[in-house]
Amino acid sequence: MAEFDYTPPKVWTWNKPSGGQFASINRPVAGPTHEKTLPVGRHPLQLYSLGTPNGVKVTILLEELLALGHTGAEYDAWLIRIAEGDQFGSGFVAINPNSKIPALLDRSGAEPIRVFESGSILVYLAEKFGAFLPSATAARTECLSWLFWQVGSAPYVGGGLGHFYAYAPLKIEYAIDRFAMETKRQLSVLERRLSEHRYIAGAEYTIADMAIFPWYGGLVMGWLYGTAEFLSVQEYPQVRRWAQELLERPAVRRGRMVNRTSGELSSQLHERHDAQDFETRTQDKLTSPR
Ligand SMILES: N[C@@H](CCC(=O)N[C@@H](CS)C(=O)NCC(=O)O)C(=O)O
Repeated sequence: MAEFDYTPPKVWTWNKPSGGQFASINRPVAGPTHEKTLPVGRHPLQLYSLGTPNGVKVTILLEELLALGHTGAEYDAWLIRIAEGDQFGSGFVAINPNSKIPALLDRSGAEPIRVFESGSILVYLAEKFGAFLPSATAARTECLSWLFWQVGSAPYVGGGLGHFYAYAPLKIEYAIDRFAMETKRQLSVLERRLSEHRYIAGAEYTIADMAIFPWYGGLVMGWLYGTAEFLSVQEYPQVRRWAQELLERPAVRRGRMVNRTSGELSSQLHERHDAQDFETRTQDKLTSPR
């Protein structure tokens, strides 16, 4: 038990690697570590991202907007490999000073507009195209409340449960218990909500569903951290019913493929520059990278 006998020093210093899966990218200071210009494609929207749950929220919305006929939502999706430190390149930090995917550059106006934080990107795009965010005050507020709930809650799942259950260099019962309990409580919040409403914000499919699906849909579908059995996800049948319904949407399926670097090769579209890419440029079809 000696490893738990830790007394914090008076002043924390960064004097040893933290260990674990993200040790090579974790650091206590912000800002770029190297000069690197970001690539720019031909579309109005440039997305710099990775197919993690936070990245997928945005690609689902972009694919849904395109499916609705909003051609102004055409986008180039560039891959940011966070395990290799791409988020600390100078070009990326200029778009997101917080060095995390996803980050968006809208080049459709006179001056480019940068947007960072997945929740902010969802609201920006929903407002820009007038879709998936209700306009009536009560419905809009309900949608935004759930969107902010997601952004505030998911770090307990990813940074808490996922980190300590799957990635930390040692299994700490206290930490895993704490975050498993909170994750199950959050799933229970959604279960209660979805037992009364078809979608998260009510009768309408909105950006709240798109934000919540990759995280909590991912948990009940068994996609995240290998925790499905551990969390007894069968206890949340309404969350599963809702996730299944979203998964039947072609735009959701396409959105999940963009910037994805794991799983079946046919499900990985590392970069997306054209609607055709889903048919022709998945990893199983590429002989050489773009
Ligand atoms: N609050 C942010 C969280 C984004 C986030 O945590 N992104 C992760 C990947 S899912 C990341 O870029 N991590 C890289 C790092 O921490 O250096 C959002 O919702 O956009």
